[in-house]
Amino acid sequence: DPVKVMKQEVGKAAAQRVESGMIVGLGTGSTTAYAIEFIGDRLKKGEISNIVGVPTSFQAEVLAKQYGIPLTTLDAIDHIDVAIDGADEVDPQKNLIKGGGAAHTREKVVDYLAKTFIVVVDEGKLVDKLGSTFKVPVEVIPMAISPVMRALEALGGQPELRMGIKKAGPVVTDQGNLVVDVKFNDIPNPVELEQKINNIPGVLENGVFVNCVNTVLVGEIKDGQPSVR
Ligand code: DER
Repeated sequence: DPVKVMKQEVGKAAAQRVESGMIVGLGTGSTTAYAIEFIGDRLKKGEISNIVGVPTSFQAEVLAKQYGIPLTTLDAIDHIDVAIDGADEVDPQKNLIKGGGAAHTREKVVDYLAKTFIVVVDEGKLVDKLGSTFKVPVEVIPMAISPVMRALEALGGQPELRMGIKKAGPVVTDQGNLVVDVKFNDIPNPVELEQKINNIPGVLENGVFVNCVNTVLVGEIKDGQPSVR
């Protein structure tokens, strides 16, 4: 599966950038999962040591434990050296849409805190304009879901409640909230949209990430061979 190979390669490339003694933000999603695996490998081989991870979801926590990465919390540290995380869309200005895994609230805390934020994607995530392939995820407290959806429509969005796949009813986040996915036909100003959405009473966080990415590692298949740029 070429997409799996691209994700593995870019996860490995990100893991190579972790140095001994670092505090590492551990992102969420299937691409970052490979980075977490390969960080664990490097620890086991003794290539790096003295690493602690800050998970962005229960998924990241489970994977870190599985691959032997010690974990810490934001109460126990005063900085994050590098965060590695995936994305659903990356535009030419390195703005992102995240939240495909409904983890964008804790991801944004960790990713924005990190001195260096590395995004790991396969080439299918690159877009010319944000919103062209993915809806904007918005975490909403359950009691406010109806007025928030009306406010999102007033912003020009088409909101829909995210339903579970292996869970009956709506998806529930790690914070116990609901997720609304919002289609925007055009996002001329991502900075403004992020602020407007988060200013709606009842919204906890949205998946527009701006002015925070240092490096985008892109996994691709060139001449039949996986490569990372
Ligand atoms: O939920 C998230 O923000 C994830 O990082 C997601 O956007 C990317 O997940 P993927 O690597 O499985 O596509």
